[in-house]
Amino acid sequence: MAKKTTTRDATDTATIHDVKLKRGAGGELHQIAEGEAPALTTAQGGPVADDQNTLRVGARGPLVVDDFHFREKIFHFDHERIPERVVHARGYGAHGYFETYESLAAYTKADLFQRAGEKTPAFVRFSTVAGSKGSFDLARDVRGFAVKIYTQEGNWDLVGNNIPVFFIQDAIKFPDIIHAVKPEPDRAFPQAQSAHDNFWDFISLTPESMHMIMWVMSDRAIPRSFRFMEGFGVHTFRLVNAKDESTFVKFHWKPKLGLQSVAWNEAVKINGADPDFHRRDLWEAIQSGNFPEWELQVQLFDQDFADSFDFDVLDPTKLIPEEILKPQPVGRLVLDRMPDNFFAETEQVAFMTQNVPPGIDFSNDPLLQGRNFSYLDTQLKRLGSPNFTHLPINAPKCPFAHFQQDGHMAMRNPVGRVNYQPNSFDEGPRESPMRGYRHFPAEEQGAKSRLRPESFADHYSQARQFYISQTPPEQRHIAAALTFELSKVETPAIRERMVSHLLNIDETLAATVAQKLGLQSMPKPAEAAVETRQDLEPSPALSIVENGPKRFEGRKLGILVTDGVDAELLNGLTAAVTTHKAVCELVAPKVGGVTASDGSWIEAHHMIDGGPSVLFDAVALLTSAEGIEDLVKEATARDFVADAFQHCKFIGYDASAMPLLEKAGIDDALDEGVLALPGESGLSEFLSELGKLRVWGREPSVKFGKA
Ligand code: HDD
Repeated sequence: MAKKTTTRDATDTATIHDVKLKRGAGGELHQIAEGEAPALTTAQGGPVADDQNTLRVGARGPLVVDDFHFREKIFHFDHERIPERVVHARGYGAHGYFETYESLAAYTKADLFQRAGEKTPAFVRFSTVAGSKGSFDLARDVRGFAVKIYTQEGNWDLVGNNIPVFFIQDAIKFPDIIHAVKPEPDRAFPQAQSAHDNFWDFISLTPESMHMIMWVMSDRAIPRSFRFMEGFGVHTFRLVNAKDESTFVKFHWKPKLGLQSVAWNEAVKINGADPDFHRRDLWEAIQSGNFPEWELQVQLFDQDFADSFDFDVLDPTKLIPEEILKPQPVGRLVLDRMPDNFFAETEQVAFMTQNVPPGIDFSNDPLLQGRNFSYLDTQLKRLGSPNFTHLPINAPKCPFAHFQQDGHMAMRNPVGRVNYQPNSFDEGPRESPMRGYRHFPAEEQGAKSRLRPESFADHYSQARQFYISQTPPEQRHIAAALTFELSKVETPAIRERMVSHLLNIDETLAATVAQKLGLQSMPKPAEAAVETRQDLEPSPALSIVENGPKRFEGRKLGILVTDGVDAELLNGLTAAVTTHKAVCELVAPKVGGVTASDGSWIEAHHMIDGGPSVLFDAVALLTSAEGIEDLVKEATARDFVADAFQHCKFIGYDASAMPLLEKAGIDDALDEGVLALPGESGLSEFLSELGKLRVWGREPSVKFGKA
């Protein structure tokens, strides 16, 4: 008998025969030495002799229906796809754990929050909303931030986004907003874009979306990496303690490495250069042991706070500014393992907002309640069976027992005679009145009707607050994004209607956009349900630039090298990058690498055509007198430098690279972000400058032609 093999799939134990074969270069079959490879089998475990040719009559004759191996293989293949998620189809996940800092027993009886230092396994899936599974990572879009924590009292799914508010206030509008943003139904484009008539038509007719629109037009919607973005539970939830006392809570995930986004022009180019930019980033970080981390912070408040707050805490288009209610850190989430198989885990993971353990409960936010209704249905459709909880990625990791049975692909059925409750055979699981989930007994009353509360009616105050909380470059990006998006809208009335809303948010913003759109005259401000917009204080927590990392840790330096590169300088720079817990990748004119000044061979990660500067957070040009001559002839080398400059990146260069700066047309525009290397104070000075990430002061001259 053959030995049992060590591979993981179902063919593991199917090596039941002695002879193993493999095909040689000429197509002939050889016996595989014992232990060399497992035997290929059918899904039924039968050994396969020939997996290269179908069964046929004669060498050139018809195929025969006896070919059970072919039929099984092709039929299985035909069924490989499951419906993609109706939203958030493109996503990428990773495993990790949640660690509780201190006991939160005063607020919640949720088991995972009881003991300081306790680690609970978790799985996170990040996603874009509008694009299909095969779309590109850097679409301007909201990012999903869905966290499943496998607690000892059942799975807790916090299905959030990287933006703390939402487009709509009532779940009944969800199909409309999603239909509007997805490709238009007659032409099936544009893919993964909100820049089209249907989206802006719906938005301009839906004033409650204005706050969210400010966020989506900001750089929040083009994050540099999943690792550098925040996550938000969005809604107000409840924490409930052992005494059945409830505290309202909003959940926030804060990235340890700070916030960072890319520039729009960069996003467009990244999508071409590396459509998997965000996936690759997460994969590389985790595979290299640089585990991404977020802190869970909570805004806790009671009914008195809710009553005194300017807005309704049940309105998902509003946030509570951090300056008014400081979020408190309660734990951290670390992602430290990629799935073994994308389909089995990331594709089949099923998040549901209604998955909450005892101690976490809902508020009456109508969007949240509508979501609680929707998510189970979508998993039934998508995964095809109520037994999707049998999949390892969805199964609880705590003991569980119930009488649900049968159905497609049931892998677990009740054992024994009894499959009902109550029973007098003393068999099977029983309810736990004390430990089991009890809904918070909130008292409710009112007439049954379809209405929106008046307390949800102010749609512009927080939209303005977001806008005025941004730094000047961030405000410019919002104006540019609105202009770009609306420039793709064919219907002039929609463009005008949007400007009429912008007038209620900020007149200068409206004027900038109107001017770029070529509006002949300014429309009237949109009629607002609430007459007076509140003048709220700016909230610095809303700016990305204000909350950047101030260090280069976790970022990537791209070093363009040529033959003859100064070996000492290059080694010094790569060492300095490592010291700063960042990474660098080398880009060379040819595939393979370059020969350095000391004759050593230096491996490069990219050939220049495949390694444009948009893939890096900053760049360095380390060349040589001989190498630069050929390099300046490469259009891609020129773009490498010109793009880095226009995207306001730091550029380090050694003296030999000056001709390339000239070729890129920036030699007379060198500013504090273009630094000669090694520099007077050495390379660590360059590295600490990189911590600023961008030279935003450069932007008006490169992008807007201002001196
Ligand atoms: Fe949703 C998926 C986040 C409103 C209905 N949603 C989905 C995912 C995220 C969110 C991150 C992807 C989960 C994954 O990775 O598998 N959704 C949100 C947030 C919302 C929101 C933060 C507002 C605050 N969603 C929302 C509403 C509805 C839905 C109002 C319907 C009433 N969402 C769904 C869904 C999806 C989904 C159709 C599609 C795939 C899935 O559930 O698993 O049920």
